[in-house]
Amino acid sequence: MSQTVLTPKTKTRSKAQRPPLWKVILLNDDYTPREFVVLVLKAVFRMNESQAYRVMITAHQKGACVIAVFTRDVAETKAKEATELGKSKGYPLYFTTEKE
Ligand code: TYC
Repeated sequence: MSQTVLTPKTKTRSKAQRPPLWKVILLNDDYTPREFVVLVLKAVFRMNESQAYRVMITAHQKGACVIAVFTRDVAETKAKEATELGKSKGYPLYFTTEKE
């Protein structure tokens, strides 16, 4: 009678690695009009009016506000795009990114 020797599987499979997430942060300044900040948040970050207003007013009062988290590429692209929109109107509006 032949016997099959089974080697126990000792390796545990690691969970699928999730890519690290990056925060996009809106910084306050004294010059960009509030309505323009709201407009940019709606256009680039797909927020509705009340979400955009809340984020804008939080940055206005506290100096900065985390908007959302994305993969690094998406976070950097969106931050750049939003900052460029302000720049195109001559505003110092600034979005930055930070690893979570
Ligand atoms: N502080 C600006 C003002 O009073 C408005 C503003 C809010 C600008 C948030 C930037 O991230 C910002 N006009």
